[in-house]
Amino acid sequence: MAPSVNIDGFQLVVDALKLNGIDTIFGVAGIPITDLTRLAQAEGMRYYGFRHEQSAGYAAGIAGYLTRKPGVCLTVSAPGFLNGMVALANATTNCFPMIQISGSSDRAIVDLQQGDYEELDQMNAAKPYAKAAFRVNRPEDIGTGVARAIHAAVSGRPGGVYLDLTADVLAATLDNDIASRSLVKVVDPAPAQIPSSESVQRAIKVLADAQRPLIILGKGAAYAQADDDLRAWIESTGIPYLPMSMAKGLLPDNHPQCAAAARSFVLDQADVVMLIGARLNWLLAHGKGSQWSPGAKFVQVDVAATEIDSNRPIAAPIVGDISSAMKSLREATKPGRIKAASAWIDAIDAHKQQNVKRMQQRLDANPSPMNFYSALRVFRDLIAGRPDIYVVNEGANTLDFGRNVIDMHAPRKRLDSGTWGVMGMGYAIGAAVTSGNPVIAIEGDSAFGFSGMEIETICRYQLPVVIAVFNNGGIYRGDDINRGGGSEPAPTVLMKDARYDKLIEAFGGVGYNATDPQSLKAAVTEALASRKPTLINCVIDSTAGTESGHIQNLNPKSSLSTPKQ
Ligand code: ADP
Ligand code: TPW
Ligand code: MG
Repeated sequence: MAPSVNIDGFQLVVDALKLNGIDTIFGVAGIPITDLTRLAQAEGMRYYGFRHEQSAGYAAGIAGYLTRKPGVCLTVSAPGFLNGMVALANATTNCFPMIQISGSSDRAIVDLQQGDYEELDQMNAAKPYAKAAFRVNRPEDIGTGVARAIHAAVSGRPGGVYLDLTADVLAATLDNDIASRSLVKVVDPAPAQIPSSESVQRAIKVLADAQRPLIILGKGAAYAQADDDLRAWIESTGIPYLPMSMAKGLLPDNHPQCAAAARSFVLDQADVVMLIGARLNWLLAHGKGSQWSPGAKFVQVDVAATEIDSNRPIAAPIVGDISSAMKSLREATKPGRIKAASAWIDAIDAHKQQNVKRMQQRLDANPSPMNFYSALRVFRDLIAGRPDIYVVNEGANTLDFGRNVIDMHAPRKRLDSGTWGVMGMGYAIGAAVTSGNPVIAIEGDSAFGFSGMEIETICRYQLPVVIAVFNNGGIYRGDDINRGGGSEPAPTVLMKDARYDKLIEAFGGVGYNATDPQSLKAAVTEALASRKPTLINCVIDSTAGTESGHIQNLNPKSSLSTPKQ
C-alpha cells in the first residue's frame, strides 16, 4: 500500500526551524519561497518582509549577534540570493551567526546551464563567503540540513551559513511519519569550549608580571554575554581597558578603568595587551606600526585557535569561549596577584583628563550650521539617561565622530559598520524587532542612501526607529568640486539641501528638519516619546568632515591635487 502523503517541504522547513527555537525570518518573497513566507507566518513565526535582501540579511546577522541564535534571512533564487550574499559574507566577517536560506531553480537545468528561470549554481557561489554551505536535494533531508546549518552558524567562531533549498524539495511531499522522524532537534549547538588550565595560568603569569597592562575588549566579548564575570574579573585586576566600537558599554564608557579617552597613550605604552574577543586586524593596525609599542607582549582570549599569531606573536593564548574563559580566570586569579600599578593608572588618568577637556570644548562650541560634535552632543546627552536605547551608527565621519562622542552605558547597545565597513538600515530593523526597544540610527547621508527604501519597512511594521540622517551633502564632505571643470557634481557630492525627512512622510512616518541642537533635541525627544517611525534630517556643515574619516591612512592618493579641507 502506498504511504499516505500528507506533508510538503514548505511545512517541513517551518517545522524544522520552529523545533529549534527559531521564531523570526527576515526576507523578500518570490519564486520559489512565497508560500514558505506565508506558511511561516501562518504557523506563528514572525516574518519581516524587506525591500532588498541585503537589508534583510543585515537584520538577520545583527539579530544573530544579539540573541546568540542564528538570524535567518530568506531569499529567492539567483538575484535575490546574490543580494543577500553580501549580508551573509558580512556575518561571516563579523562572526555573527546567521543562516541564509535560499530557494533555487531546477538542479538538472541549472547544472546543464540550459537557461532556467533565475538560474545560478548558488551553493558554489556561496561557499567562499560562508562559514559553511549546504544544499538539500530530498525532502527527507530538510531536518538534517537545518540542523547542520544551526551547528555551523553558532558553534566555535560564529558565522554565516548558506542553506540551499531547491524548488523541487520545497514542493515535494512526504509521508507524515517519515517526515516527523526526519526532523532533528539540535542538542547543545554552541558547546562550551573550556580553556586548558595551563593556558589560563600562563596568561595570569604574563599579566601579573606586566608593568603597564591593557585589556582590549572586542565584539566577541560582547557576543559571549559573559557580562558579569567579565566585569568582575576586570575590576578585580584594576587593568585599564579599551573597548572596540561594538564592545562599548560592556563595561560603561564612564567606568574609571575605561582608557578610551587615552587610547593613543595606552596603545603606545602598554607592555602587555590582553585581547578578549578582538582580532588584531585593520581596526587595530594589525598590532603593528607607530601606534603600538614594538616590545608589547600579547595575551589573547578567543574561541578560534586559528586566530592566534595571525598578526603578532601571542605569548599567552587562551583558546576557549569567553564565558568559560572568564569563569576560569576568576577562579584561578588569586586576590592581589594581578594588580595594575598606580603609576600606570595615574599616567592614564592625566591623559584622560586632558583629552576629556579637549572633547568638552568641542562639544560646547555651537557653530551654525551644526558640525558633527554639536549634533552628536544631543544624542550623547539623551543616551546617557537611556541605556535601553540601541544606537546604530554608520557612515564615515558620522561613524567616527559618533563612536568617540557617544558614551555607551549598557552591553551590546552600539551596532555599527563593524569589521567590513557596511551601511544600511538592516541593523536598525533587526535590533528593533529582536528587542522591542527604541533604536536611534545615526546615519551619514550616503550611508542612509544604501537602503533608504527600508523606511517603508520600518513604517509598515511600525517599529520604534528614529533615523537621524547627518546631511553634509556628500560622502565625507559636500563641498568637493569637479576637477574637470564641468558642471556635473564631483564624485563624492550628493544632492545639496536634500530633505530626507520628506521621504518618510510618504509612508506615514514623522519627519523633522533640524538645523540646530535645540530643534534636534526636541525632535529626538518627541520621537522617543511617541515611538513612531521618525526621520530627522540633521543639517551638518558640508565642510566639517574629512575624506575617509579617521582612516585616511588607508586611502591611496593619486597625483591629483587635493582640495582644501
Ligand atoms: P572587534 O571588531 O570588536 O575588534 P572582532 O570581530 O575583530 O572584534 O573579533 C571578535 C573575535 O571574537 C573573533 O576572533 C571571534 O573568534 C571571537 N569570538 C566570537 N565569539 C566568541 C566567544 N563566544 N568566545 C570567544 N571568542 C569569541
Ligand atoms: C558597500 C565606501 C565608506 S564610508 C562611505 C562610503 C560610500 C559613506 C560616507 O559618507 P556618509 O558619511 O555616510 O555621508 P560622512 O559623515 O562622512 O559624510 N560601498 C560600500 N561600503 C563602503 N564602505 C563604501 C562603499 C564608503
Ligand atoms: Mg555625508
